[in-house]
Amino acid sequence: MQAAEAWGNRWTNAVLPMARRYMEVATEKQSLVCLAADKNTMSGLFQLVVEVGPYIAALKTHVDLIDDWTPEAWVEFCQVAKQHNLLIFEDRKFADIGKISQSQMGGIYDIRSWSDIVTAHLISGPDIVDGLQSAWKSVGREGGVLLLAQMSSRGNLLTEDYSQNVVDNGIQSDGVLGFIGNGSRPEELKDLRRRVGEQKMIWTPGVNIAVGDGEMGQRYGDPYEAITAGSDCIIVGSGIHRADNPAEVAEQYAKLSWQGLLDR
Ligand code: S5P
Repeated sequence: MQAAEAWGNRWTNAVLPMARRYMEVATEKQSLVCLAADKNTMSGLFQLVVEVGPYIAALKTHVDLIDDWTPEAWVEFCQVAKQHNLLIFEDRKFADIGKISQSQMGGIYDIRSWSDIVTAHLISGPDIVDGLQSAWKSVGREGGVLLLAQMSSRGNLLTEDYSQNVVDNGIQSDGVLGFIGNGSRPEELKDLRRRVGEQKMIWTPGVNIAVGDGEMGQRYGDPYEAITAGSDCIIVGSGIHRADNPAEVAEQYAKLSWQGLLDR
C-alpha cells in the first residue's frame, strides 16, 4: 500500500516535508508507533533500538536523562536508528523565548544536528517555532515541531482555552508538524482532532494496552482507540521497554496502530 492511499487527507494536505516522511516510514513499516526510549544508559538504548527497530516508525529520546551520554556514542546510536529507518524525535519540550530555544538546539547535545522532530510548549509565544526552525536551517537540516496542545498527566495546567490557542496558532504555522494530544482520553482526542482539522498531525503519549493509571500521575488509554479517535502516532514507552519481550510487544502495538489507521 502507498502512503497516499493509507493516509488520505493527511497525506494530501501535508505541508511540511517531515510529515510526509513520517507517513512514508509508517506505511512502509505498517506501524504508527513511536517508541519512548526512556533508558538511562547507552547500552540499554542500543539494545532496545536493535530489538524493536523493525516494529516502530519513530524513536523518541530524552537526551538529558542518560547517565553515560557521550557525543561519540550518540552519533553511533543515531546511525543505528537511521539503519532502521527511524525518525529521531527529541522530546525536549522547549519553552523559552525564540532566540534562547534556537541556541538550546545547539550546546553540548547539539539537538539540531540529529533530531528530525522536537517538542515545544507555546507558553512563550509563536516565535519559539521560528527559533527551532532556524536552528535546523543553520546546520542545513529540516525538522518539524510538535506543540503540546494536551498532556497525559493528571492535573496538568493545559486548560481548554490554552489548548485552543495552541491549536489556532499551530495550524497556521508552516514549521509545526502537529500537536501532542492526550492518548489516555479518546473523547478529548476526538475533540482535539475536530479542532485541529485534517492537515496537522496529532501524536499521543499516555498509551498502553493495559489502560488505567500509571506511575506518578501518568494515565493510559487504548492504542487502537487512540488512532481511531484521530491520533496519527502512538507514543509508547514502558508498555514496550518494560515488557519481558519488547520486540513481541512492539509488534503487537504496531499491528493495532496500523489496523486503527486502516479502519479510520
Ligand atoms: O503529555 C505527555 C507528553 C509526553 S511527550 N505525556 C507523556 O508521557 N509524554 C512522554 O511520553 C513522556 O515524556 C514519556 O517519555 C512518554 C510516555 O512514557 P510511558 O512509559 O508512560 O509510556
